[in-house]
Amino acid sequence: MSKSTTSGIGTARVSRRGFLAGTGSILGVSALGIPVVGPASSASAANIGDGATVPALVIGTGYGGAVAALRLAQAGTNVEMVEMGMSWDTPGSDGKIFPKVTSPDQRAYWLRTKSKAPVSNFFGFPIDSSIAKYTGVLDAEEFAGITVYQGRGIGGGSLVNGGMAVTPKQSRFSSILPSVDAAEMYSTYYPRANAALGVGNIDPAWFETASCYQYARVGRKHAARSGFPWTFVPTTYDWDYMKAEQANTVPRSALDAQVMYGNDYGKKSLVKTYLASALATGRVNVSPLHRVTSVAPAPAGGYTVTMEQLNTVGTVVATKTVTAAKVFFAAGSVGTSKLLVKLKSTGVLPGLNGEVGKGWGDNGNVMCGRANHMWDPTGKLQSTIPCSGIDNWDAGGAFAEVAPLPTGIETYASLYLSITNTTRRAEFSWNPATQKVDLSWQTAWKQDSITMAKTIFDKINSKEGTIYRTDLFGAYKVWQDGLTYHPLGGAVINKATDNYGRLHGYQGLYVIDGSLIPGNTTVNPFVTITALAERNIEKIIATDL
Ligand code: FAE
Repeated sequence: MSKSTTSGIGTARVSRRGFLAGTGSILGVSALGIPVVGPASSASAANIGDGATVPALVIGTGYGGAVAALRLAQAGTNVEMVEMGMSWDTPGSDGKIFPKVTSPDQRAYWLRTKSKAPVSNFFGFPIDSSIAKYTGVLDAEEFAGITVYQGRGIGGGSLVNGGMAVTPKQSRFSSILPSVDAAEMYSTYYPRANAALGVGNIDPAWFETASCYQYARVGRKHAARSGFPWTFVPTTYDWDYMKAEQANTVPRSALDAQVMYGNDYGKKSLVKTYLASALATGRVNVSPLHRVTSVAPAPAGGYTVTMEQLNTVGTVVATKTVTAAKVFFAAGSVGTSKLLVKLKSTGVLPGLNGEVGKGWGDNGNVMCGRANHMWDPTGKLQSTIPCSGIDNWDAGGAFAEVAPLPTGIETYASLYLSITNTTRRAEFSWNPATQKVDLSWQTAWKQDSITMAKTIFDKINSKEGTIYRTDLFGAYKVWQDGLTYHPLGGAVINKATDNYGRLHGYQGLYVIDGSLIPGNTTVNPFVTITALAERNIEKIIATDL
């Protein structure tokens, strides 16, 4: 797409009306039962102003930030949300807001000049292409030992993720968040999160016939023949819309190769759920393309928050300072950790404790592909939304989602993203020479995850007489061991914060995103991030406001 067609997208403040119109919302009433069309907004009609004083400022608009904003607003507090990415509400010249995974353009990547796809090769040949530098929706942030994929824009990770909305087994919860009351989470906060996110299940009868899930049925057959438990996975996709896509009666998104560079129609991102409800309160204002760089104690109480306003090529066009009584760090595991580590190390927030930056993990992510026999085609048309997984956690330490490879041609490949029980944890630290935050992760640590994933796929290959694909992640490379989609930790609950996300050392500073969770959730993480945020904000509202 030409640059001119998108220049200006997302640079303006987000009014409630524009925001809702831009969602192309199929929901007249939000998943929370709150009408999304209501009386005129009392939220500010502009980007946050330089010199403003606000009661609550939320850094980031992903899961943690969206929960905090909605619940604070419902409790009567005005909230300013600040988001470094754009507002994704305007179609480009192709009529779509987002590009397909098969044809990334400038909208796909955060300030890169070349795409960096997780499946980087096909038949061994590199497939990444040149793109214009732009504030695109997916950040492939590179640290020394790992590339961390994250969503950028209003809605955070919900814009780019696969929508797999998995509540971990309660028996495994104590290994995920040992200081949190599991009974309360499973009776109150997981149900609250699932309802508000609009989580739903695939119709099992339709699954059996839908051509777009042939790849998942092949995955199920192979898992079953090797004796592995296979399970449907709930998602935040609108399943009626998915059926209509398969029937070709609506514009396609999941069936048109849209996923990690955004989804135009059927996925219930936070823009359609929590954030729509938050804006409908009239108490929430969101400023896109604003990146927070500092949070310092203000002389007269509260905090001075410094932020840079960006244009769509990433140039700083203004710097603002705002005073906030309370600040919620919801910039994601990497964003929050980087900010806190920098602020502690540079003497801005010296009272943060020594746990800040620690306990970071990759949720054990590792990918692989298998080459099937010619009599096991996985289908030309593949839904980008995974709906099933193989659970070998107890026996082998791996939960593998049966993932799509939506190329539009028959590949005879089965692709899997495994989440594994790795105990490796890395630490963020400030590098005074580069003035940047480093991460101590080592690529070699992924061997633990590979060993666990192999407990599933070596057995399946042996049973089926098949082999690993060696052409998807580089020439002759079986494992994609250089990335994570699921960064977790860096400001771990009950360590860097108290047991509700209040940062030690500073009253009025809170962490409310994936950085609270120490490195692993045993399944895909966003339902747990959302449920924990629901738990913590309820306590904070009851006691601190
Ligand atoms: P997150 O959603 O990342 O939101 C943080 C926000 O803060 C972002 O919008 C940032 O742009 C913004 N930000 C960062 N720094 C700053 C700053 N300095 N100033 C202003 N704004 C800032 O955080 N999880 C699942 O459970 N199921 C899936 O199927 C799944 N698939 C995924 C697929 C992909 C390709 C990716 C990348 C992730 C996937 N995830 C999935 C992970 C999931 O999206 C992620 O765990 C959550 O989005 C994390 O939520 P947080 O609230 O921690």
